[in-house]
This record gives sequence, structure tokens and C-alpha cells, in this order.
Amino acid sequence: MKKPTVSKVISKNEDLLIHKEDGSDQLLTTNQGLKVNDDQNSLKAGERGATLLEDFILREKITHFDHERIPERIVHARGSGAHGVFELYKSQSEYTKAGFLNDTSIKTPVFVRFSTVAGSRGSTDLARDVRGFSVKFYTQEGIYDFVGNNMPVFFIQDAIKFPDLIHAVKPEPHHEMPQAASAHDTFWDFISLMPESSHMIMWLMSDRAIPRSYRMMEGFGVHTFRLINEEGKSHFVKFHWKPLLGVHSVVWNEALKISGNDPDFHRRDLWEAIEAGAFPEWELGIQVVREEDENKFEFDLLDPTKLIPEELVPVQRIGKMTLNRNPDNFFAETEQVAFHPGHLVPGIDFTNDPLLQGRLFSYTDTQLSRLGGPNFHEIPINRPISPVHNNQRDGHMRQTINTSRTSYQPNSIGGNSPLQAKVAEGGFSSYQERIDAKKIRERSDSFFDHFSQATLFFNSQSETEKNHLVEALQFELGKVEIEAVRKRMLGILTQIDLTLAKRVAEGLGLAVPSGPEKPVNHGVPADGDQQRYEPKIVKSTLKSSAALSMKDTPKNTIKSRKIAILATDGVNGAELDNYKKTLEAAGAMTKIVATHNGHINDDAGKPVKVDFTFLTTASVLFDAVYVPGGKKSVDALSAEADAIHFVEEAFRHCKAIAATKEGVQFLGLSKIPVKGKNDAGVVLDKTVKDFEKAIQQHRFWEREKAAKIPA
Ligand code: HDE
Repeated sequence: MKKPTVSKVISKNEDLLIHKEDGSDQLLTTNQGLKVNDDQNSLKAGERGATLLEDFILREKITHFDHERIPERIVHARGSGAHGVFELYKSQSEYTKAGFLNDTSIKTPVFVRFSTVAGSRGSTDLARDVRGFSVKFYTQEGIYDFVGNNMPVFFIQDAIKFPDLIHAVKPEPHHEMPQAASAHDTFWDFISLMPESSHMIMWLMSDRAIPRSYRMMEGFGVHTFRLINEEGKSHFVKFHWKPLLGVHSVVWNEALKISGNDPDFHRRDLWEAIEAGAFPEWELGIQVVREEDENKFEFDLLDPTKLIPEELVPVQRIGKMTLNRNPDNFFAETEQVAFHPGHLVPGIDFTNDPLLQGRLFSYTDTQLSRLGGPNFHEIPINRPISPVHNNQRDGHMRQTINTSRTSYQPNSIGGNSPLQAKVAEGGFSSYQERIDAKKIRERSDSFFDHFSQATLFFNSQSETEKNHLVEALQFELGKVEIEAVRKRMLGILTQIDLTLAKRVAEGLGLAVPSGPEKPVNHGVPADGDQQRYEPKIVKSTLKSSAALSMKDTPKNTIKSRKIAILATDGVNGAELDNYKKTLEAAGAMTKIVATHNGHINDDAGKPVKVDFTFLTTASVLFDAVYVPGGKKSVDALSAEADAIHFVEEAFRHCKAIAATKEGVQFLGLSKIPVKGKNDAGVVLDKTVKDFEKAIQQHRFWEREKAAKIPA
């Protein structure tokens, strides 16, 4: 059998059991296909009589309902998904034989699921948390799953600590609080005892943990993987997703309010962007390291608490993923999709990263309880587009009807089929890494520099990002009740950056400790042999890395940005039209926020549809605000406290604000300085193009501390 090279766009839904409820004249039936005559009343002994056990229709309906829920994911329970396609820019045959990374004519269908980690399935999208970034590639050689995060490193180095980490961050066991939050004692107790978490904690306390949109996040494979080419040569690789809309976040005060106003903020944002045709796009990037260079770094490539700075190994962008279709059914697709870092195709392989190795066990195991058995690969969203032939049979909810008499091999009755595939036929063969080692429970010395990259991350942040990081730590540790935990954490911070430790300590009203509490647990149990584990630490010399900051992310588009237009009856129709049309032509979404629902009439009497009132929306759900003129409209808005609050809050969150004619007077009623040094991003009586440029900037951080405006 030859490796498939046929170019074909395969829609993942072609082969699915899609049940089209088209609202036509379909008749109601039971699950057995019996037409139902009365779905309003159960079968009773008389009009007021007891319900009869005989009512099989009632029983079927209620039984199904009673069993509608499945266990939520133990982590990453809250998520949102979308379908799309991956297209390769240039063959990567030099590094890998994976078909979808070789043939630029193949359009590989993908299904992506974004998620938070700690919260339950119904928790808010805007929790301070890591975001999962999972991509299922339906390649012609089988499923390849990229199961990554929006941060390039992880909390722990060894899989055996994962249950501890998750127990610590999840709601505390006695009262199940707090939901979807790391700001509590057990999390920080654990972290303060795990210096290897330091680097990840910097990411988690940064604005990366409160993204503006799933569409504006980076994705990282975290572990070092291997790429294997046709000759069997291996290169180490780190995978990246780079969003074409840039990497953007909200501010913490805003995140808290979004959680109240719209806990589905990220889910809705993804859904609406795709519905509006503003398809989210990411480029797939690879950092490739030759085998012989493995030991040239000051850190270990197998250590998942370390990234490879882009200054040392640039990211090559090799292809683009576009999400272009929303799921038809959340449960069937987004909830039942099962990712696994062990779903591989020939040309990609693992390394011995001890975190990755543990994951290879966990992901199948978890589906057994979550999806109820070993046949989860038969659920439509999990099915590969390439054929499946093996001797596995039966099990809960088996869908495939295997017609062969033989389900064993070797066999003579069934022609010894299915046959093993030779490597030349696309058969997977693990990379033959030479291993000559003792069986031990130890950690390599090369894993023990826990602070250099945490410092590198902190040093690489802009002043605004540093301020946010300090405030996040003050918030999180401020919620910790046990003072000893706060102090121990400050001790860890002294090892990352002394000014950081001092600033956090100030907020907590504590003195800065001289250093970390001794002994620092370097991954050995407290009663372990400390002598044996004394690490040889090599400190990193790189001082800062531009790619770690969001400051210089692309800011060249307003595509899919949400802009509130505050207007009511009597609004200047010409201005409104001009702004609305121009912004929408540039790809933005505009929404009219008015004092009442329904329609407003502009100054020429033309009706304009209202999208929201001040009761049904809030400024935190928008990227920018525009107030057009029109005396009557502005008079009505001026009498509305919520309208004034709307613009003040947008200002406090550093968003672009525009006003024209009487709209400028309206802004004058608020605390927004309409003239003077604080007016960055406040576009008054200028052109809509000036406003567009301001929106592209995302935020005007310079006014964050300058203006004392309530939000
Ligand atoms: Fe996961 N992780 N994880 N994880 N993970 C799960 O699998 C686990 C880790 C990640 O959208 C679970 O199907 C262990 C790192 C994502 O459906 C579970 C360890 C990274 C998702 C599991 C890790 C991830 C999961 C829960 C340490 C980034 C959501 C449900 C050894 C590279 C996938 C499920 C989706 C989900 C185990 C560490 C990413 C329990 C044991 C590191 C994006 O199997």
C-alpha cells in the first residue's frame, strides 16, 4: 500500500450520523420508532388518577433524561469547540514524513477545543487560568492530536505530581469553594512548596491567564517532541500556534465583571466570530533542534518547565489553521471529543519528558469513565477519516458490525487479515532511541534550575504587564488566609526578582523574607536523601526575550472587534451610518446600545434596530465605544447614569472611545478628560479612520494609572 497523497477536502461531517431536525412535518416517535400520539399527558387511571407503570412512553422519556449527563472532564471541563482546516505552506519533508506536513495540496480537517482547566463545566470563561488548546487533525494516516495549552510551560516536571497539583487548585474539599479560581490556600500552599512551578506561576499571574478571546491566544505543545523524516532521522521540536489577530488580554477588573455579565464570553465570542465569517486563524510554528545540539542549552529539553527562547531557536511558520464552522451539537461534538497526546501519525514521536510520558497513560484511561468504555473512538467526532481495521471487538456501545469470522492473528481462515503495515507502507514504528540506564526514581540534575526562566519571563514584560503581574499576586495571595503560606510564597518570589517580591509584600503588608524557606523541595519527598539530590544548577544567561511579552503583538486589524454605539431616539443618522458602515467594512461588529429596546428613530425619522439596552449589556463586553451626535439622543443619554458609567468604565479599562458633535458634550459629563494629557485613545470629532487606528491598538495602557476614574 502506498502512502496516500491524494488531495481531498474531507468535511468531517460527511460520514457522521447527523440527525436533521428540519422543522418540517416530521412526526414524533419513541426511540423504537413508534409514532407518539400524546406527548402532553402520561397514562393515568382516570383524569386525576395515579400514573400507570404501564406507561412505557413516559418511562422511556424519563429514563433517557435521567441519564443525559456524563462525568465532566476531571480537568479542562469547561470548553468550546469549532471545526476547521489546516493547510501547509511548505513541505517539511526535511524533518518529518508525516503526510499532512509534507503535501501542500492536502487540506486536513481539524476540530479544536479550547478550555479552562480548574473550573467545572458550567464555570465562567474569564477565570484566571491556563487555557487548553487541543487540535484534532483528521489526517489521511490517522488521527493526530495536538493537546496543548496557551502557555509554553507547565507547573510540574513529573506526572506523578499531577493529581497533587489538581487537588490543590480545585475547590477545597470541605466546602467546595472557590469555583474556578486559584486564589485560595490549598493552591498556594502547594505552589509555595514546589519551586519548580515558579516559571509557570509567572505565566499564570500574567495577563495571558485572562485572554480577550480564544481567537487571540497562542498555543504551545509544551513538551519537546520528535520529528522523524523518511530516512528515520530525528529532530527535536517544540510546537507553537501563532494567532493572526495578535495576542490580547483583558484586565483583571474587567474579567471579574465579564464573569457576571456574560460567563459564556469566550464561548460566545468564538461562536459569533465564526457565524459572522470572521474565521479565526493561527499559523503553526515549529522550533527545530538537531539531535546533536540536545545538550547545548542551559536547560534540559525534556524539562516541561522550560521553553526554548525564540532568540535561541526561531519559530518557523509552516502552515495555517482556519476555524470555519461551528459544531452542530455541543454534546455530540465538543463534549464527546476525546484528545490524547498519544494519538500520533508516522513522522511525529515522543521524547522522554517525564510529564509527557505520564500523559500517555492518562488520556485513554480518563475516557473510559468519562465516555463509558473502550469504544469512544467510534463516536463520530472521534472517528478517523482513514480506515480502521483491527481485531478489537465488542465492549460497551460497540457500533461497528465486524463481519469477519476471525478476530485474531495469525489466522488462516480470514487470509491472516488485517496485515501489519511495513514502515514503507505507512506503518508506525517508534523512534529507536538508545537507552542504557538503571531503573530508578530520581530526577536529573539538569532539571533543577527553577528560577532563571521565571526571571527571564518577568524581565521580558512591559511595565504595564509587570504591574498586572504584581497585582495578580497581591490579589491571589491576598485571598490566602494562612499567613505562613503567604510568607513562604514571598520567599519563592525573592528568587525570581527582588523588586517583584518587595512589591507583592507591600500589598500584603508583610516584610520581604531574606530568601526561600529551607529546605527547598527539589522534587524529593521530605524524608528523601537530600544529599543524593543536591542539584548542580546552571543559571541561564539570557536576560530578556521579546516573544514573552504581548506588547509588540500584531496590532493591525479591527477584524471581529466589538464596538458599542451609544445612541437613542434623535441620533445623528448620517454620523451613525458612516461609523457603522466604515467599521463594519473593516471587519468589526457594531452594536447599538440604547435606552430602550426595539427600534430608535434617528434625526431623519429613520428606524434603527437596537441590539442592547444598558440593562442587557455592559461596557466590559466591548472593545471600544462610540457616541454619535444628535441633541435629543445625547440629552437622553446624559440623563442615564448607566450610560455615563458605560463610557467611564471603558476609559478605565483603557479602551478606544470616540465621540462626534454633541457626543463630545456627553463625554464631558463623565470624568473622562476630554482634553489634556490623559486622552490617549479618546478620539473626539475626528474621522472614523482615526477611531479605527485607535481600536487596532487594543488598549491605551498609559492612562491606566494616570486617571482616577471609577469602574
Ligand atoms: Fe492534560 N488532561 N494532563 N495537560 N489536558 C486532560 O484528559 C493530564 C497536561 C490538556 O479539550 C484529561 O480527556 C495529566 C499538560 C488539555 O478535551 C486528563 C497530566 C498539558 C486537555 C489529563 C496533564 C495538558 C487536557 C482530562 C500530567 C499541556 C483538554 C480530560 C502528566 C501540554 C483536552 C481528558 C480537551 C485534559 C491528564 C498535563 C493539556 C485527565 C495526567 C502539560 C488541553 O486525561
